[in-house]
Amino acid sequence: MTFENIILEKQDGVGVITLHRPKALNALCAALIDEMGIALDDLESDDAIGCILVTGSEKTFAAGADIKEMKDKTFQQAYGEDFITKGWERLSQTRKPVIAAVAGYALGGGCEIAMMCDFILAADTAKFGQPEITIGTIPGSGGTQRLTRFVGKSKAMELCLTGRMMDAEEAERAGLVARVVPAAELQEEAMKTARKIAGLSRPVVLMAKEAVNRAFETTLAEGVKFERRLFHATFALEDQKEGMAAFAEKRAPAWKNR
Ligand code: CO8
Repeated sequence: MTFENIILEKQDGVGVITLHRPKALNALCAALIDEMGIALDDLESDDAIGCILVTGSEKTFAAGADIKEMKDKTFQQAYGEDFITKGWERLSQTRKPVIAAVAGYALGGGCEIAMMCDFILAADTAKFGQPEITIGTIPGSGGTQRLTRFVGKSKAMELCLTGRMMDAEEAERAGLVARVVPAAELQEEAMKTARKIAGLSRPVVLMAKEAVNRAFETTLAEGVKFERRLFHATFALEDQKEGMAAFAEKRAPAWKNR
């Protein structure tokens, strides 16, 4: 299938989705979100893929929802079609790990898309923000909730109330991004990280992702119990036997349960 707003590539067990609307700074129109959903379904069902990378261009990850497309919507339309929620949440429901590689602007819906990924690798040129307040609305795809969980109330409140952008260094300090790398190295570093994950035991990777995500949905006691059940479950896998045997025998593991 050919896409008009994204590019889908597969390489070394990694599925790469590149947001590609250069004339509109990758503004997230409905067609782009639909295409991203189709690409994610494809990558999720492809046994050769072990990790997904979402990225943009050197200048922009995404400058938010498409303002021109949504500006004339009425309340009835927005509410009636469940505008934003429908389709957008697909990314956060992905079972395989998803890395966001962000250079340039990640604003509004762009920042929200990055936060729906499992972690963010940022170029030193990255700029994050929720500027919706400056155009008469508020974040609509989890920005007020996820940003607050990442950076805490005070900074999330300041960013959402003023629309101020934060640079990559501040975003790393605040806990929004996992790591900052020089812009020229972002794609290579992101691919290296994605390849590393894709090369590990598939079921164990899914369990690790599920366990970390549970921390955002439940109490500490319940989360720890959930983690322990999954930890025990790994002992039913050939890959756990192989991984530990390989360590003891000083050799590289050959994963079986892919
Ligand atoms: N929507 C539509 N078009 C856009 C958007 C956008 N979000 N951002 C940029 N563009 C277009 C511009 O209109 C311009 O098009 P044209 O050449 O036809 O005039 C082109 O991209 C280049 O943009 P600029 O000339 O403005 O480029 P600059 O380098 O001068 O500025 C900025 C870059 C600072 C990023 C600036 O473009 C900007 O402020 N953009 C809007 C940022 C913003 O407000 N984003 C939030 C949007 S609202 C939102 O995301 C709500 C989320 C709701 C839930 C999520 C679901 C989507």
